Amino acid sequence: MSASTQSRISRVVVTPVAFGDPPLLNVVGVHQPWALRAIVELHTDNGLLGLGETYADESHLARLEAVASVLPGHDPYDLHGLHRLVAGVLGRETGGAGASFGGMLDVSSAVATVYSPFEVACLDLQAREAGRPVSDLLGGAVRDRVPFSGYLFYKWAGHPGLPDDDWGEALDPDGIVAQAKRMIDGWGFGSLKLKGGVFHPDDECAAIEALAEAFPGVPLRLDPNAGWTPEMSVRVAERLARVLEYLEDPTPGIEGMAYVAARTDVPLATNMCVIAFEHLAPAVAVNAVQIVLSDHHLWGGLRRSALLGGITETFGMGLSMHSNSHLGVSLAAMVHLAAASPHLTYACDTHYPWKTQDLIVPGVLSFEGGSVVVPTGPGLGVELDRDQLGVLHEQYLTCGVRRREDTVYMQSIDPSFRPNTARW
Ligand code: GKR
Ligand code: MG
Repeated sequence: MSASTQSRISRVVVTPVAFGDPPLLNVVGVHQPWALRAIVELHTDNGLLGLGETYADESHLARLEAVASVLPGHDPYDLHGLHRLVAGVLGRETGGAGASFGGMLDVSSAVATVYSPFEVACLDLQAREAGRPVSDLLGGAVRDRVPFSGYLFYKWAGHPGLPDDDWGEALDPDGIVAQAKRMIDGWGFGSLKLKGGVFHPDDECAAIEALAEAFPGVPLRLDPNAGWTPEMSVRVAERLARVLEYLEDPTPGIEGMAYVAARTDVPLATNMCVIAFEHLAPAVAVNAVQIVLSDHHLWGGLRRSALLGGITETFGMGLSMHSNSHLGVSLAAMVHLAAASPHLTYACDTHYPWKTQDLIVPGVLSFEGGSVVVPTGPGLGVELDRDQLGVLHEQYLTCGVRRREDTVYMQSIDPSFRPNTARW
């Protein structure tokens, strides 16, 4: 069933883009000099344009293109039909590592990740046609600004062989505190998250303690991307119990997280062991996590992510939001989703301060006091800057990066490097 409108999708454009990314360190290696994204444009026969943004690893791009080729003629209001169409195009193919997770995640199916940008673009179209913001299609904004946390990373001063970036090096507590100061001064963030899994947990605890001392009362999170054993995770939780807002994915898997959760009062959050609806029941059954980080790119779009928010509320879990390196179309979608999520209990993550280029017309999404004001114009509220889209596409064509490979890149610099998963 469909069609409360006569508009149909007439043309689909998928544009891969690349933008400069600093050498941010994590458990699987280091960010490459270029981060990839794909911009999805859905044009309709009544002259509207809907936008989506997603990962751009080459296997993911091929799947996007396969869906794009069969989409003309589709009703942008028929989201269930869109989901069936994506599932049909992808058939029984599995997701594998094809969606820019740097080797951290392996999803069992690519349907949700491929469906997501098309769903967002359809919602953008619907909302533009209605003259209402996308948040209205998700039940309406319950807040007019969305709080984000400052996302801190250990990092080198620059990519080897390239000039240093203007953030400088951050490889110890002083460097992390200086980075946090810049995040707070520049964006006004009221909470901070440190990406861990890089150094020995004792060193990362020292960095968190330095942050607690430098910014008293600011909520702090530490996320080693499952870099520690369950026993080490309990030790860290004990040491940081008084200063952590939550500990994110200290150890791999639902069982490991449940082991830790049973031995600490520090809430555990995840964007790694609960990454699909089928993981919720087993996680709830053993109280493995107290907070789920939603991510519309991964969970299958905005409506499914809103559903996830409702499920977390039902089971008494908290809700936050996960981020990967992204541009403004994604930020707009994240902001609309968060605005229309009554149960959002924590500030959202974003990598946005780390990017140096964007492809949306500036002025709509700006950080004030660590929050982004929810756009109130039609649709997502953002427009493509065609010149910038061209620049970032040209960068994609010439940069040579075709998939996110933090480990391969790190090993090209340090051949002895091994991902740190559950090493300590
Ligand atoms: O950008 O290196 C990174 C992060 O580690 C990212 O890949 C994670 O997915 O931000 C993410 C997280 O919270 O786990
Ligand atoms: Mg995480």
